[in-house]
Amino acid sequence: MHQSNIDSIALFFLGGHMSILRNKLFGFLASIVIALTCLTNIAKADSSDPIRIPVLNWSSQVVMANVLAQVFEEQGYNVELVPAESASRYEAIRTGDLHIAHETWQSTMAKPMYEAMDKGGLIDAGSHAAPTLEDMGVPNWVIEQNLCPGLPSWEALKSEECQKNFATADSEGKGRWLEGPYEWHTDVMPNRLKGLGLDDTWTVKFAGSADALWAELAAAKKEGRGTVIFNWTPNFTDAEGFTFIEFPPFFQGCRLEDGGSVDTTGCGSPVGWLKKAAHIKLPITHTSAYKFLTKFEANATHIGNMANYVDNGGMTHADAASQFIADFRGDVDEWLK
Ligand code: TMO
Repeated sequence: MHQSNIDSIALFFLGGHMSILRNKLFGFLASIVIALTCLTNIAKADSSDPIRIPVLNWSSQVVMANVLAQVFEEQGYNVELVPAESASRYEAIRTGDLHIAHETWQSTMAKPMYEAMDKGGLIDAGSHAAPTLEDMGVPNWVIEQNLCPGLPSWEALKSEECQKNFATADSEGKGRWLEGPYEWHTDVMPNRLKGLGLDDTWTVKFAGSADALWAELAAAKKEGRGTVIFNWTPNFTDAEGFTFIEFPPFFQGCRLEDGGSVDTTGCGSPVGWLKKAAHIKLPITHTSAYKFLTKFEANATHIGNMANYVDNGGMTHADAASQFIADFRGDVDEWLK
């Protein structure tokens, strides 16, 4: 009994000694594993789940989606470009089906963004540097040729001479506004005409695509006829010269969907912000990508170029994105810091 007790004590001490050695070995191996994990984390991103970026139907948005995709891939992330629709993408971001809305234009998208934010799950990831405007307007040569005396004031649209110069085969003798695709901001422009008391003499047609707007600009120029189209700035059209019509000033609540009435829906669009929004978990799941998104502050030159590579240069969106990153590498590196 006595002897076996001594043996147990000896074994106990020996065992203790061995377990200290074992712990040291495990500790050493563990620190190697931790060091390696840290090293790879610098290059490789936190989650390997793809970042889902919506792709819409105007050039700068699609090019910017590709710019983000290429930068996120540089950071080590997986990315999916997902065809989406402008207003409904905010609900998809809120629920995490999509992750970012990198071009949120105040005039057309503030409402669906704030509604998603209110329900929870979508966060504001800051503003781009460029101020924006989305409104009806004319190419500068329409003003130079005096096709609607008094432009850019909206009151010029009251004259019969002007209406006649902007009539088209499908406008039943009325002047025609060519709006963008209906999904961009639905009935804002028809309500604008009503609010201005111009709905008897002007009519709104919706273009099927952004390309149809540019085709209309080219055709009207060739035919030397007046044209009023929906357009926005920054855009590639800034370079050639485009003038937005000056409407009664925007104020919060003037539009029908914001509680306005026919007395106020004549209001113009706001000179607004261009925001970025993200799914609420993105800063946790894809930290470096989220950080880049917040620091990415595109100015008018950046956005004008993104559109121009495609709409004037005929590049694919992916090539345009690579070109953008090459042309503005210094800025991209700043946003990556
Ligand atoms: C949403 N857009 C910039 C085309 O007006």
